[in-house]
Amino acid sequence: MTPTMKPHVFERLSPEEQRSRAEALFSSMKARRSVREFSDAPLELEVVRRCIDVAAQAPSGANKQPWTFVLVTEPALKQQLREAAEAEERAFYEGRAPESWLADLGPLGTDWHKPFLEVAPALIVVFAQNRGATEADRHYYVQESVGIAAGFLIAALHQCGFATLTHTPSPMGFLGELLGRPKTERAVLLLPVGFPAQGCRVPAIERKARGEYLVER
Ligand code: IYR
Repeated sequence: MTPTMKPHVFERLSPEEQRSRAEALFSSMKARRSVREFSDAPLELEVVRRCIDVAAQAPSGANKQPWTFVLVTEPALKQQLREAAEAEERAFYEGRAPESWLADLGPLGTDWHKPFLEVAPALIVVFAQNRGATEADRHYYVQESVGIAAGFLIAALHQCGFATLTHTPSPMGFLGELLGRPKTERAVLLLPVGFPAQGCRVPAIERKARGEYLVER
């Protein structure tokens, strides 16, 4: 098939502007932290929806856009999600988790209690579509594509002034069930969205230095 092409609109920045944007983005993204103590203050839902629109602009394998975002604000549903997540997490922390894993989580101070699932005004559950609506509609690089979209989403929410947590209850099967998603989708991430509680504290952890993650050749 001959692809239909169109001119690309690209804004060329001066090197000075590039430097200044890189520095501004670095300090902004460095300041982002996963928050586990949320306030119940309401938020502007339309801004959250727009951030989800940003995520949906991510590149994806064969442009299949293999993601679904479920935005949950209904208190009764948040309560159900909290109860189901806490049941799984309790089984994890009190049994399933190997000692080495619990040791790695020590500095984060996490446990099976997940009050933020009810307190945060909004939850976004990111689903990966393993295939399209029919068996013939294949999806490609699904994990990679949805990972990229999730990155866009977290960055967009932060840039728009929201606190988020990348929560990964495990296993996540209950999310598809409670949210009525088809069997072709699997949940990959649950993001509480809102504002930090008064006096919210976060673990005193640091990011690696450039020399530990950048290789130039
Ligand atoms: N899913 C659990 C455990 C957990 C695992 C990792 I890896 C983390 O970085 C943080 C938590 C929980 O959400 O508590």
